[in-house]
Amino acid sequence: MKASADHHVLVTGGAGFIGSHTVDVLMARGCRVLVVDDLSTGYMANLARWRDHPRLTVLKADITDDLAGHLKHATASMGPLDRIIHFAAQTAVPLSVDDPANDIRVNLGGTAQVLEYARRNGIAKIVFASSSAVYDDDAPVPVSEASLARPASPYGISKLSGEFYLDYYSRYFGLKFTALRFMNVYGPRQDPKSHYSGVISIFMDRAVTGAPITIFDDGEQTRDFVFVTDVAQAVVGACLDNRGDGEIINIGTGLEVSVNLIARTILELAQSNSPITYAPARVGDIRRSVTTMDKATRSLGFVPQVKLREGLDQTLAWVRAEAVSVSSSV
Ligand code: UD2
Repeated sequence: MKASADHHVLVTGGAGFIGSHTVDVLMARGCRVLVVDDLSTGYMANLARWRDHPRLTVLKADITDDLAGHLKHATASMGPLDRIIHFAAQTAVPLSVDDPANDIRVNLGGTAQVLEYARRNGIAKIVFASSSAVYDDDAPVPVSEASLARPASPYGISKLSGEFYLDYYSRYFGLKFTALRFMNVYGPRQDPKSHYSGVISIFMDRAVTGAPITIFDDGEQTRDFVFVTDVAQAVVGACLDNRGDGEIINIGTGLEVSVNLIARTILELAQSNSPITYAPARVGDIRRSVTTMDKATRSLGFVPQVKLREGLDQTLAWVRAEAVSVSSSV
């Protein structure tokens, strides 16, 4: 087996929220890393700690637009790639509902380009960022990988289709893969200003600024919140350590937490007086979501390290620092 330092890993979407934390782990393990990101929702600031590092190359490019051409150029100087982690995607479920064709173009079209590149260039393994959006509200709770995948959104359909493509490339061309279905990932670098951001980032932004927090529905709906650095470890384990080959695995914590509890805890940690208001349920929102952990534990040796309170503390510290840096730059 190669040492980590011998690997050259392509991370599509590597300037994004989960992508940039994954780059942190790969760099810490001594890999050479090539990031391809169109910076539509990612930020160069997410990779600032590696600026000018000789093992990191960042290419601003759209994966749906001649990916092979862009990579040919980059690998001519940096050497061939041997692994791929594929995050680049249109990540907002509501946008996929408004414009399914664009979701197909970016998420499925982009995945097709990445897989063709992998096949033609002898890539040893690809890790695909899938989503718990492949399950709908009828799935049993807790949801396991054996539960019926029947997406309730175009986003879920394109992620599930990506998994089928991986299976096809694996069976017919021998490409090794792992698909990870993320539950609700949270942590530093999740854009707090975006409408499409995760509930934790949105609530923290409001708590810090004193703005009202809106809870949709009665707030007793639940999610499985997993901290981003734990997710990055799972991704890199699958990529470099040959874990979970040929498998589709849910990545969460196995703990079911209500939105009301999240709101209360954030207000307490931030010592905030933001008022809470309730609004009608969002269309398409699922009521309960939490995963079983058996497969992630067995196949990846995955044990989440960051407890919810600790993760919320770290996220809050980041949201506060961002608020300061934004206000001092205007
Ligand atoms: C998450 C992912 C999505 C997909 C899905 C899989 C994010 C941002 N989205 O969607 O990509 O993988 O899981 O099922 O991670 N809420 C409020 N107030 C707010 C915002 C949200 O009450 O201001 C509620 C919302 O109604 C929902 C819960 O918080 O019940 C979580 O919402 P979310 O947008 O963070 O994530 P989710 O589960 O819809």
